[in-house]
Amino acid sequence: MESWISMPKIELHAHLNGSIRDSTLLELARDLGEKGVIVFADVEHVILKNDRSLCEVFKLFDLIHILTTDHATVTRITKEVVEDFASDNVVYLELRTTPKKNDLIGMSKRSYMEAVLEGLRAVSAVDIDFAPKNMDTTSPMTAITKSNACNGTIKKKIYVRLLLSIDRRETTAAAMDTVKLALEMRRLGVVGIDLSGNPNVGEWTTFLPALEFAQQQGLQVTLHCGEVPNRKEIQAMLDFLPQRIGHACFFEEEDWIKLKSSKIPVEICLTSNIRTESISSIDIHHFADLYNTKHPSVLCTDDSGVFSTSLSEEYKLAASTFGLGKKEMFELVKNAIEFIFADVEVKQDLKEIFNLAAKKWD
Ligand code: 6MZ
Repeated sequence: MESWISMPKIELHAHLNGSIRDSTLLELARDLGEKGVIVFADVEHVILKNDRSLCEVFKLFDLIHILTTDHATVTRITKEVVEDFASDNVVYLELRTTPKKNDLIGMSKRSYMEAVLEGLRAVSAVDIDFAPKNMDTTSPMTAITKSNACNGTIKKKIYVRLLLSIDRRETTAAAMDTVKLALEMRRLGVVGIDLSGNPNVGEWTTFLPALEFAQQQGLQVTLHCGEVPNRKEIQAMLDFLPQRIGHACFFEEEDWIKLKSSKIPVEICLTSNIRTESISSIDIHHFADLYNTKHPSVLCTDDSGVFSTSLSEEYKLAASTFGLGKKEMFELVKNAIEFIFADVEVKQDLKEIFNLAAKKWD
């Protein structure tokens, strides 16, 4: 395990509220229990349970959102999640989250995202770069790259960029609000849009206008695609030509043909797919075929908290299941630099980081 931890890694599919430490969730649940908002004993076992169907996962997210959705908690979990990825040697993290509006506590989608940015600024265990360099550093809303020197020692550094998620429960207008917010926040490190949420809910056509607008405006788009069988939607999503897709579990022959000819990179979430029984057994996971046919793909955690995993665990699992060595895994993650959503400067920095590390992995 140690060697997988020490390998520099790129995480492109991580949901903020799915990546929270169990200890934090339990603490938040205990607090709300004491305030009488929830019954702690009822939720404790839900948090600690490990095997969940896809449906149960979305029920758990509704519970997690009750526990986390105030500004201070959003800030706290953002800081912790970034620090956890950094301590797993993730050098580039694309963190996605659904901006939430909650009139009862005076939360707008924008103030939710400001709380996320506050969490990024609060990261102290590592150096963090979370916004493009050529921007106004005088504004209080502006993100910064924190100094790399700390008492003469060089701290670890993590690049973090944000994707704003559209939840499949949302309306066309709400999805459009999220895209507009993403556009306003481009200088603050928002690089793209994700479509996620319960795949059994909502219609693809509801989100299409917002997703088209996002692409027209130069935002990059990634879609949860094929998490359940839905031939029409899978085909329509591939025709849309997103910059990446996640999952691709229920693809049929014609979907694979379209995917492969379009070369759309795939975010692979092994543990998530197995836990939710989207894939019946790891040894028949489509990662093997994508890898063997050199289709661009990368390993990701999806929800490291909900599925009790880490990116190192995912690399370890793939290596042992598919008989891949360290060198192959290093190449796999390094190749993902090509399809991150950040700009060319970040790609260049990452290439240098991986070139420096390469000797260890030959
Ligand atoms: C689809 C998922 C997901 O946005 O509140 N989410 N959507 N499939 C999955 N596979 C298991 N895992 C997470 O993070 C939680 C939200 O991310 C989406 C769901 O909409 C969930 O409510 P945020 O930070």
